[in-house]
Amino acid sequence: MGNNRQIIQYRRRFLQSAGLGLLGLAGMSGKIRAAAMQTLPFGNGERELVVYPQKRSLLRITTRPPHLETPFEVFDESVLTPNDGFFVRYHLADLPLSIDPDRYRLTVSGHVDTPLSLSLNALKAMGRVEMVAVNQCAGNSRGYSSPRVFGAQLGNGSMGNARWAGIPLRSILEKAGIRSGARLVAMNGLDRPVLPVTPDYVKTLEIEHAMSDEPLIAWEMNGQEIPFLNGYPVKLIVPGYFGTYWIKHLCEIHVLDHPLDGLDSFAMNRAYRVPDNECFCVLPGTVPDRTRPITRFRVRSFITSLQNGSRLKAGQKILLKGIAFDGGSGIKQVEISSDGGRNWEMAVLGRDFGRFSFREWRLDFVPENQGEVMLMVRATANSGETQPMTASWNPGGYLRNVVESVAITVA
Ligand SMILES: Nc1nc2c(c(=O)[nH]1)N[C@H]1C(S)=C(S)[C@@H](COP(=O)(O)O)O[C@H]1N2
Ligand SMILES: [Mo]
Repeated sequence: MGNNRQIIQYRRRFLQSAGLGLLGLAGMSGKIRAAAMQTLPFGNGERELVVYPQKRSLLRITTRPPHLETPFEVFDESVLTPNDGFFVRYHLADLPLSIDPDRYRLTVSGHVDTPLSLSLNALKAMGRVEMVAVNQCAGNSRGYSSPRVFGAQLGNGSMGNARWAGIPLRSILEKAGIRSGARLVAMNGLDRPVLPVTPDYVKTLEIEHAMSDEPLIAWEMNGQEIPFLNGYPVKLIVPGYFGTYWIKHLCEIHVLDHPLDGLDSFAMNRAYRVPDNECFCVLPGTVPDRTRPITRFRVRSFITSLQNGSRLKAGQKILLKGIAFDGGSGIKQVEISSDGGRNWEMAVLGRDFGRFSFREWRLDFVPENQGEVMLMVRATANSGETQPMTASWNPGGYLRNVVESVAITVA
């Protein structure tokens, strides 16, 4: 895939840009001019707000490679997460800083009849479908694992919901012609391994999944081109599946008749694995005997209109708001409890943007008794899946979906 990449040395550019603030970020298309590092204090000081091209202030998790979380208030703004507020996650420090849309090619190779090399215009000429879908990092909420686990200590902001436009992955695979015996479809992006320390980032989908209606090759996010850091010019959307599969700067699709092996298999065979049992969990602190790749989201819900420490007046009605989502059956109901889970009140669901989207919910709520109150939110999906009252544990800190609570004070 060497010829369709235009990389400017990251380190030099990055150092040069330090101190430039936001200068030169306007009018950017397909280009990172500067990774501006305007830092601001945040909360208890453990996380800083940083500004990157095309992004509002986001929470810095790591700088090389960039890993930025969405401040949770953003989810209260709208059911579609604004592009400039959408989280960013990279594994490889050698990421492209500039991509020429005229030179970009998406190649399809391997176990196919006709290998392809498609320009951006050729892709766009193949059609256009839209889908609203949540992207959630597998490590979202990992920081709440107890006992603590290795890896980035993420809060709840490594997720976002957007309207994606592009073509089904299937259309491209059909165009190339899948040969019989094909088992997996491997996806790679323009970012490169930093060898020998960091292997390339390659993910595979089972052929049946790749040929289903679900995965999309998208070039548009909320009606605009995809922000550079979210995968410009083309990103793989895998609705209901964790972000680890949503390859950014997608440039290579390789059809395999055998499992992925060697160094390239790191992100499938070594990382992003969960215990291979029904709860995807083990006793805290222990190691699973067998693991398998993480796949779909579990059902989750959040209160977005209040934070820990919010103060309310007893007897005064407020509108409680939040979001819920699952791995693709859609949300059936959302309930709220203010008495530790003994009684639950049914929230009203908002507009339905499709079964892979955040579903808004609201509830008129009157706090009655003064003091500290725990508000809990619990969603149930159309599949019947609901959220447990106690968290299970796995060594990756993946798949958190316990009932979340917000501690408020009623005065
Ligand atoms: N090319 C490329 N694609 C990638 C990754 C990466 O490191 N490189 N990280 C994945 C992971 S783990 C996540 S959570 C999502 C994050 O998508 P976003 O940065 O657009 O929010 O991108 C995925 N796609
Ligand atoms: Mo991720």
